[in-house]
Amino acid sequence: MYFKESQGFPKDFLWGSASAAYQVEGGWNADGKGLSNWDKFVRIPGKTFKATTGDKAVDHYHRYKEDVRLMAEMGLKTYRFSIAWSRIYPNGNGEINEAGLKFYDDLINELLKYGIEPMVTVYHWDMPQALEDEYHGWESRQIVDDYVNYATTLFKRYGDRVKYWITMNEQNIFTSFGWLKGMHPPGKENDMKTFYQVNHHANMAHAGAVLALKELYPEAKVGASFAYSPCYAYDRKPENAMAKADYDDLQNYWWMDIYAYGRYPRSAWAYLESHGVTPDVLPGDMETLKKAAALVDFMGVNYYQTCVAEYNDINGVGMSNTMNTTGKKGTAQIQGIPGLYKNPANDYLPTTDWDWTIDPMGLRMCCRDITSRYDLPIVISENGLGAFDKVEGGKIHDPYRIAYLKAHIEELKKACDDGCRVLAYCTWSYTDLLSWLNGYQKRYGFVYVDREEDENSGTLNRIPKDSYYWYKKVIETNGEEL
Ligand code: BGP
Repeated sequence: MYFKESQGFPKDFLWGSASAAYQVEGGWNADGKGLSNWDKFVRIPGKTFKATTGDKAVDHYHRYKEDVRLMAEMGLKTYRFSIAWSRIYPNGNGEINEAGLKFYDDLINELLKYGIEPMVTVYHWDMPQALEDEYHGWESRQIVDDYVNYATTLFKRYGDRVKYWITMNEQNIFTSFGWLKGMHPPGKENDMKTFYQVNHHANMAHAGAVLALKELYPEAKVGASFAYSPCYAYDRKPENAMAKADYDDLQNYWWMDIYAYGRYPRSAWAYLESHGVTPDVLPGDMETLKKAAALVDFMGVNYYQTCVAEYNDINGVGMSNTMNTTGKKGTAQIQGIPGLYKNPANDYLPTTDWDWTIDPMGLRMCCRDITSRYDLPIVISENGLGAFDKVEGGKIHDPYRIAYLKAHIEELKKACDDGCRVLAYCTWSYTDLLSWLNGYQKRYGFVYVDREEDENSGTLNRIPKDSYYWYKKVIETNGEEL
């Protein structure tokens, strides 16, 4: 749509930035914390870039006050962070660790002291290893109760101060990388049946948490964060348009329809049935999912890139378990589902050094699609550029990051003009942090952290980058000065 004059961002728009516990905290065994699946996984040779771990990460666990002070100086309105389940319940269930609860109390209070709205992710991929050992984590229905119990502990402890809650981060990514590609814990490959079962358990866990929260705090705002990659048909050939429809049903609506409607898309379900991979659904599950969906307040969107769908012959490419984790451009591979679609490169779009497409308009399309299909408010819970940064004379000049964010915010503004109800925009990330599979050299932050791959490198000192000062202006002018 075309508007003569932009209405701009809403007055109370939440300009934010994000992180996740495992990627920033460090303190991997501090103050009674239990072992998480990631603490274990990163120790398997060959799993992460140069064997990097989050043992120390960027030491946010000990430096959170300095980090929050920098946020306050920037004028940040909201900070999205996740809670490490294994700090709260070192064994996943049972005994509670007061020191862990206290750490997040302190962090939340520190944020509120400066008027920064905490936005809490309950689960950002680090599950207590004890649950993996006890019953294979997400593969067992038992996790639903343990997750809801953990989430409820958080709601009870922090619900008086935390208004925005995100139940799950990128369920589509942690399950596909964990059970189809073998690149996240538990490192399984091509296990379609378990993949869908695990997802059903995660859906039930999400739903249970939504219901528990609304029971305790009806005014709270809750949703899940979905990694949404909108998709273009390769060209006007009908079979490529069908490939896009298949991609959307299996890769996007499969999750978003659950969060928003509490149902699985019919055509995706039919495909699963014909392949014998439908999950076991217990009596009452679909009713619970529907009840929770009716209470969800927003769709959380992590937006990085778009993709292309082209028809994929039955003998065509499958899932790949290699990706560009080195930052050497051009090393990513085409993947797909034989008989349905494959995802070739889009030569209309530039890419990052890690071969992710850069497509600001895709962000506006995400918002439009969610608005048309679900009519829900939207929280952009992640968006950002992973890049190599250089320190020059004590400063970090990152015009490429500013250009990336500026272009995306411009498109987001258009989405608001289009009528989409966007509540928040969180960049990924606030400080530099550990990129799960790509080490510390793939930097996303407004605040540079002096460390490299080697655990003993660097002072961990913080230096605001040029983008930090730029975003400060964006916030001050509510997105008018970009
Ligand atoms: C999302 C995750 C984040 C973050 C980001 C960047 O998928 O929610 O935790 O890591 O992507 O990805 P990467 O670190 O792989 O570059």
